[in-house]
Amino acid sequence: MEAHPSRGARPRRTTGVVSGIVAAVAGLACAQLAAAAGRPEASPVTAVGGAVVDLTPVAVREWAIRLFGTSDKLVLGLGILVVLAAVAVGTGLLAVRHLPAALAVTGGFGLVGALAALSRPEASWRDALPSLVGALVSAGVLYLLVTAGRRTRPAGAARDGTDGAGSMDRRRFGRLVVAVLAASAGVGLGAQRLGAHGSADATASRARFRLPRPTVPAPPVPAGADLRVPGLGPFLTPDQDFYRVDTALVVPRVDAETWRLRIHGEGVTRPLELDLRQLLARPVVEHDITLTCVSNEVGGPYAGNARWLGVRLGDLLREAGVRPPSQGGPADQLVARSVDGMTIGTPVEAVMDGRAALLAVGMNGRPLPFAHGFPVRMVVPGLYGYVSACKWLAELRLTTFAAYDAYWVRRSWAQQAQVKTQARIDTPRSYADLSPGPVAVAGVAWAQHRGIDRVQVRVDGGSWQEARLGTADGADTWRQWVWPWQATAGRHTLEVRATDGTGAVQTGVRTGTVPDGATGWHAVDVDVRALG
Ligand SMILES: Nc1nc2c(c(=O)[nH]1)N[C@H]1C(S)=C(S)[C@@H](COP(=O)(O)O)O[C@H]1N2
Ligand SMILES: [Mo]
Repeated sequence: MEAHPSRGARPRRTTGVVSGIVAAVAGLACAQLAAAAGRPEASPVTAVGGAVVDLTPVAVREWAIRLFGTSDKLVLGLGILVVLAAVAVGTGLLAVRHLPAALAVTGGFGLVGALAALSRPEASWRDALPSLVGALVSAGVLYLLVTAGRRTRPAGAARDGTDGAGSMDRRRFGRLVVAVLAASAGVGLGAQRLGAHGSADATASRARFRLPRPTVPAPPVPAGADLRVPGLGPFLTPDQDFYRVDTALVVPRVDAETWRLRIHGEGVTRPLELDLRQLLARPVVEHDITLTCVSNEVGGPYAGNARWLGVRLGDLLREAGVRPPSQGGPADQLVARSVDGMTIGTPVEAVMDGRAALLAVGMNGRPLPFAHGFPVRMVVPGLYGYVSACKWLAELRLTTFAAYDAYWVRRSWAQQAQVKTQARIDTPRSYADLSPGPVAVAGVAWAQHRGIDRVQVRVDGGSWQEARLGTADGADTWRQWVWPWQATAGRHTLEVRATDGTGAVQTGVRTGTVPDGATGWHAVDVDVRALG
């Protein structure tokens, strides 16, 4: 370091920072265009983001989900942008000191992006191209700008004259920056257009898709299932309010017309390969099922209830010659794989024991939304989503739990996980300010496939009081409950617990979500104060 930085240091640094950022913007725009022309998943940002998601230790992931909820993807995206900006500035600063080193670093980042893209599920060598193209463009722009910027401060140039050679060249540098940014904006816009066009087929196929009429329609939801208590959501969760949990940074948009499902593996005597029409030539049933996520904390939001329409998976497996383990079948695990490479392992026994395990195409009377698995997803009553509810389904393979660990199992979650009995207080909310007098305490309770028989509430650790239950809509959905409370002034803790259809009372022992779902009673603290 120089003891007295030369007066040229500041403009040189500015040149570096500006060149680095502009080069990164240009490179990313071209990479996005190349990705849009091929597979959107191959964009360096998405590929690196996906690799980060896959490599993140479970503890950090669970912390991020707790902290950011379903905005975790947004936060990851912003994090990547911040890192990219820092890298761009660093590379630019390096470039004005040692251009070859900076070009090498740029190439290095291109390689990292390319390797990340190649490591993604379903990747081909072509997926390396967006990152490599981006790095090449970025390096070229960096070279152009830094060599142009160099001439703005020739050693010994006049530092006083505003019309000196330095100032002329500075204008040229400025024009170059503006030109590159404008070109990048154009390229970025083109990438966006092309991307929208690429998914247009999928969007059109969803718009054209007419849901089949159920061979066995579900009876209407019982009138008393919805208690209509203010602060309590509807019994059937509207699609747009349905929680979303998946690893997809870009929601896969699958074209229903080209979609295929392959069923094969151990014990399959008649392998099947079906398109959507062939799949739906089978009897179609309708069934209400509550879906919950293993990552849901006690009292958490990752639960939703929908009316699903689809084909019975057990029948389809039987058609393929599969026998459940209890009838001597060799495979005890059904591994579903999605178009984006997610793998989800479900017990074959559960799928074939007569419950409404579905290959669903409809959700609440409409084709599945893209975010929830269009065109076909699995739903199995009684099992957490990560061991049953594969979205954007592409393949079903029969194997054993001994031979294969699915995606989340490799990340310290249990191979098998039945939904645990849970009850949640939805109103009043934690830290609500209430007035003394009648307060409707209400929420939902679930124990899918066992059903809910009873919900009890207690105040400040007192004796358990019976809540009134909404009418049951079968054993596979949640039940709403309400308990009228005469609130008295002061701070109070409300607690809730449920009893499932087998008579088992929900345990009060608090455990975390890993490895097979949280347990414990949901508690809410409220302040009751007389007004005025
Ligand atoms: N392809 C794919 N399917 C998936 C997942 C995923 O990450 N990718 N996540 C699973 C998990 S953990 C849950 S809880 C449910 C959530 O389904 P939803 O997003 O429709 O609510 O989807 C399951 N299916
Ligand atoms: Mo989940």
